[in-house]
Amino acid sequence: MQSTRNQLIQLLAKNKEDYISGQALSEELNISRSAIWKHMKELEKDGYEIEAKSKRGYRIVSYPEKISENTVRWGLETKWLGKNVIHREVTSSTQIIAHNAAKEHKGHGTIVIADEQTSGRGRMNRDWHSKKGDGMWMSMILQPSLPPYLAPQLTLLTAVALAETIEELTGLTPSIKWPNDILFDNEKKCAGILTELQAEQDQIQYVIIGVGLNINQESKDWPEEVQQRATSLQIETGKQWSIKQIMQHFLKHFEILYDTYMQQGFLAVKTKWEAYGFKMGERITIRQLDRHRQAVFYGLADDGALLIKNDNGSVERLYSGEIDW
Ligand code: BT5
Repeated sequence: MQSTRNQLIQLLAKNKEDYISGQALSEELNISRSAIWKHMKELEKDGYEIEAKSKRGYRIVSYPEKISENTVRWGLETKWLGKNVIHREVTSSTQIIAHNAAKEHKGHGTIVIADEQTSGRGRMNRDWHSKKGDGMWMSMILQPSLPPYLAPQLTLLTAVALAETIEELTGLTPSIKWPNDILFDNEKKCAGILTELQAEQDQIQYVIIGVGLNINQESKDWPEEVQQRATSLQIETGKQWSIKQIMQHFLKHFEILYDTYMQQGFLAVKTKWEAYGFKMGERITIRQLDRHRQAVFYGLADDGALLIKNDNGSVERLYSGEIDW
């Protein structure tokens, strides 16, 4: 059941430029006109700008930039992703909220977003800096009918959706560093992906894909060791961005790509990924546990593994490890 407020926003949204009368709203929502008026005041407190004209009714003039369940859903052009939004102003990690939500059967396409994470996490329990209002901190709950061994393909798919979003909005083309980093030309990282899985032997129960995208940070916002390696959309473009707008674009790109992937398989993702691939065709250093090796980065295998060509000419598939800068 949708809350009255959400229904009210949707009715106003549907009418876009037109006014909708208090009478029509009260009939549609089955509440009194004074209750409608109270809801409007609440919306204004949330940052919606609402115009009320006697004899004509109400219309929304502008929407708040801050993220919330309502503002993210308003104007979101997806079919199934992000229709259920869990928003926290502050949380330890959206991954934790998402895992709990998935256990409580919050289904496929639910997203968890936060303004701030106090213990944002990267892979292998590394920290992810996620201060208030500075970036997109989001976890998506998905229930693909896939065997667990294919889950890493979802990380690659997410990276493509992020790269496409950044390119569409900023006009800058980022690179994807295998498997999960989004970099700019200066080789600094502006986004990372954390894919966590709950699975039985041959079937994924659910997967939580965590996405962290730096948006409005300045370099001084990070500790020194992160400053060396991190960047944000603001640093790269010289302007502030709407986190809400970026979330909505990302969700749309992700949904389109995910649906294509589920229908057509990994090939569509692979081709796009390779167009953004960092150091494709170049010599790279790969770190696996404490072993470093050099080889030429050849591309992705049909299953998403990293294809490298060793100095002796042999081609090898790697499923884990990291490319050094
Ligand atoms: C990642 O890990 O890149 C995955 C990051 C996923 C973050 C999202 S935010 C929403 C969701 N909720 C969570 O708690 N997590 C997910 P990894 O490849 O391990 O990179 C981590 C490393 O990146 C750290 O060790 C730092 O060196 C560096 N780092 C930390 N914060 C950063 C930031 N904001 N920007 C760029 N680099 C950062």
